[in-house]
Amino acid sequence: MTYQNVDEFISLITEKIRTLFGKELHNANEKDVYYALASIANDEMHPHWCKTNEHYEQKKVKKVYYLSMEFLIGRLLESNLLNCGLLDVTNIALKRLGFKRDAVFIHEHDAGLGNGGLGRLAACFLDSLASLQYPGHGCGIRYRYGLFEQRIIHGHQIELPDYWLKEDYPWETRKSEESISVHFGGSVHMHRRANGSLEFRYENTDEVIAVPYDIPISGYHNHTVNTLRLWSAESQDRNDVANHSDHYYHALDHTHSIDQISGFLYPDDSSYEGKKLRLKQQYFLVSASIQNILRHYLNEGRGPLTQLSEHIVIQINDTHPSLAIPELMRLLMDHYDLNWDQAWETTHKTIAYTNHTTLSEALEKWPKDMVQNLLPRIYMIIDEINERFCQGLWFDCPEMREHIPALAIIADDQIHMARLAIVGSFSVNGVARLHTEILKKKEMKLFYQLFPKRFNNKTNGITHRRWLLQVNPHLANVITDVIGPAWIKRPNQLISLLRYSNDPAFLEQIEQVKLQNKRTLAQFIYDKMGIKVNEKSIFDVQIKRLHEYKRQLLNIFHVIYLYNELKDNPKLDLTPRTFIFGAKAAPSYHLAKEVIKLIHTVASLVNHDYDVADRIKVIFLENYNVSLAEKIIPAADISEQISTASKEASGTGNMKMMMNGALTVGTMDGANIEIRDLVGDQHIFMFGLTSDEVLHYYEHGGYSARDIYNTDDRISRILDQLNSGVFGEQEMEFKDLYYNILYHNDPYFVLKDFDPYIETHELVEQAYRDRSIWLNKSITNIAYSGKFSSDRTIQQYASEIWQLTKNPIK
Ligand code: 26W
Repeated sequence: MTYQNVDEFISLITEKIRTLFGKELHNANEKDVYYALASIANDEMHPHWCKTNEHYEQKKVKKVYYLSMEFLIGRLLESNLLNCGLLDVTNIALKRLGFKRDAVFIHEHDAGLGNGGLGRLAACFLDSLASLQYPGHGCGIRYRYGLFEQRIIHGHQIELPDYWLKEDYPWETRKSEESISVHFGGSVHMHRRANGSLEFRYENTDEVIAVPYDIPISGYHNHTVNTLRLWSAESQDRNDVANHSDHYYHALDHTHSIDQISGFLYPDDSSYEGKKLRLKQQYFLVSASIQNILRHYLNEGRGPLTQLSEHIVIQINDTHPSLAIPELMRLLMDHYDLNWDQAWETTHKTIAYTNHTTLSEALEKWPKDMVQNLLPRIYMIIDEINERFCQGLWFDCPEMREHIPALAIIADDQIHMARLAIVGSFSVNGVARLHTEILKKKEMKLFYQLFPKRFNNKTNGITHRRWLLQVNPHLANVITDVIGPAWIKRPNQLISLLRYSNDPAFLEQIEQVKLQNKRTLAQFIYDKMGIKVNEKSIFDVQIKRLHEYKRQLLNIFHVIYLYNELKDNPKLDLTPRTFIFGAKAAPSYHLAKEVIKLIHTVASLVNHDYDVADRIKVIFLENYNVSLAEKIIPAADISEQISTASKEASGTGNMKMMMNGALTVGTMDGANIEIRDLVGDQHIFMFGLTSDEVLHYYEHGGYSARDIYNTDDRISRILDQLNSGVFGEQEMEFKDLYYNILYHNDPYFVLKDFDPYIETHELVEQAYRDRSIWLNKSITNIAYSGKFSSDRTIQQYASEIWQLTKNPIK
C-alpha cells in the first residue's frame, strides 16, 4: 500500500491516535504522533516480513547471519518510512497538521547498541542486505543500557546510564516461544557409548534463557523485510522467585546476575579488557544464535548438517563472536552426533571473519582459566583445535616449526581469539585496502603464508539512503534535479554529477544547500549551547570516538596555533572557522578524557576572547551519537580524518562527510587512501607520515619528539602553554598530555605531523576563498562517493565470500 493521497494518510494517523491512545487528533501531542507513525510503518512492514520469512523457508535460499556484539542502529522511524515509501507523504501530512518533523522524530530514543564504527557498519550492512534483496539477518544482544550518555560538566566528561528502553520501543517483537537455553559453568563428563563413540555430559551448569526480540529491517522500495534478532538474558525461574520466600533473596540475586548478561554494552572502543562478564556476553550471543541457526536449518528440512555450509554462512564481526567456532563444533558433535572431522569441515566452511583493527591493545585474548571455568566444554574444544592445528604445523609445515609459539591459539595461558578466528574460518577480511595489506604483510603475516587464499579485502561502506537521502534531503533533491533519481538505487550513478561540476547554476545550488544546512546546525548549536557561530565560517568537523590514534590533539593544537597567531597579529587575514568536535572517551581512558578537557578549556578561552571574536569558535557537541551525526554531517565543510597512518582500519565518517560534500583533510590511512585514489590529489587535502614511515619508526626508532620541540617555536609555545596554566585552571593541568608527548616520545606522532597539518590547512583556506574552486571539489567528492555505498560492499561480500543470490519478494 502506498498513500499518495495526503488526506487518506491523515485519516490513518487520526485512526491510529484513536485506537492507540483513545484521543482525537487535535488532542494529540508529538509523542502520540510518533507512536502512530511507527504503528503505520509496522503495519506496512509486518505482512512483507511474514512473506519474506516464508519465501526464505520455502525456497530454502542460502542465508547469511551477521553476528555482532554491536548494532548501532540509531533511530528507525524516519528510515523505515523512507524505505517503505512513506516519508514524503508523512512530511506533507505533518506540515498540514502543524507538527514539526524533528519534534516528532526525537521521541524515539537512539538505539545506541554500539561503540562506534564497527557497530554502525553492522547497521548499514543490514540496510544494504535488505535493499539489495539478500537473505541476511543480524544477531546481537538487546542490552538494557546502550553506550553511556555523555554529559560535560566544567569541561569534564561524566557518564550517565543510557536507559533507552524507558519508553515503549515500537520496533521490537518479543518471541518468548523461540527462547533458547544457554549454559555456563559446571563440569563435563565423558562416557563411552556402546558403539564406542564418546558422549559428553554436562553437570551442574547455570542455565540462562535467551529470549529473542525481533526488529524488522526493511529494504528500500522493495518487499524484503529481514530480521535483526537481539537476545535478552532472563532467568528460567523468574516466576519462582515469588513462590519461594525462603530462598527469595537468593533467587533474586541469581536473577540479578543473569539480568546482567544483557545489562549493558561495554563502552570500550579498541581496547580489550579481560572481563568475565564480557566473556559471558559473548558466549551468550554466540550460543543462542548458533542454536537458533541450527534449529531453523533442521526445521526447514534443508538436509543433513554436513551440508550446512551450502545453506548458511555466518559472518563474525571482529573476534567478539569468535566463540561461534567452538560452539558450532560443540553442537554438531555433542548434540547432533557428527564426528570431529565432519564437524570441523562443516564449521570452517560456514564461518567467515572480519577484522576491524590492528591495534595490539584491541586484540582479544582470554585467560585460559577463565574460559575453562566458565565454559569447560568450549575450552576442551578450543584446546583440541589448537592441538590439531599445531600438530599439523609440526608435521606438515616443517618450515613453520619455529613459528608455532606465534601461531598457537593457546599460548602463555591465553587464548588468542584472532588466531582462533583465522584457523576456524574460510575467509578473513580487512575493511580497507591498506588495512588488509597490513594484515597480510605484518600483523597476520604468518597466517597469510599458511592460508593465502583465505585473506581478502572488503572496503567498508555506508548506506547512502540514510547518510544522504535521509539526512540531507535538500542535497538529494538538487542532485535528483540534475541527474534524475536513478542514483538512489544505483549510487555509482552519482558520477554523472561530474558533468555539472563547473556549471555555475549547479554550483550555486550546492552552495545554497550547504549554507542552509550550516544555518540549521548553527541554530541547533545556539539552542543547545547558547553560542552563536558564524554560518559563513568554515565548518571544520571532527566527529568520532576519542582516541589518541585519531589525534583530536593535533586538531586542537591547530586551534591553539591559530589563536596564538591572532593574538600576535589581530589584523591577520583569516577566513573564519568553526571547529566542531563530537567524541566520547571510554570511561577509564584517562588521556582521552584529558583531551576532552583540553578542547573545552581552549573553547572557553577562544570563544570569549574579543580579539578573536567571530573568527575562530570551538564547539564541542555533547553526547555524540548517530542522531547527532545526522545533524552535523550535512553541514560539514571539512572532514578531519587525521589518524596516525596505519592505525585507522578504514573509517566510515570519512565516507559520510564526503558524500555530503565535505572535503577531507586526511592522512594516508584507512579508506582515506581509496577516497584520494578516486577524487585525485587536487580534490582532497592529504598530509603527514605514510604508514610505511610510521611502521618504520616503530620498528627501528629514529623519531624524537623532543628534537621537534626544541626546533619548532610554534610547538614549544603550545606545549609550554599547556604546562604553564595558560590553558586551564591551574598549572600542570594537562601534564599527562605534556609528558606523553615529551617523555613518552609522542607515540602517535602529533608533533611530527604538526607542520604539514598546519600547511595543509593554509591550502584549505586558500581553496575555500575561491568559491567555484571549492564547490567544484565538493561536487567531485559527492560524485565519487557512490563507491562508498555499503551496497557496493555488501555486493562484494555476497558474491566473493557468501555466494548468495538475490531473492526478490513478490
Ligand atoms: C574488545 C573491545 C573492542 C571493542 C570494539 C575492541 C575493538 C573494537 C572495534 C574493533 C572498534 C571499531 O569500531 N573499529 C572500527 O571499525 C570500523 C568499521 O570497520 C572501522 O571503520 C574503523 O577504522 C575501526 O576503528
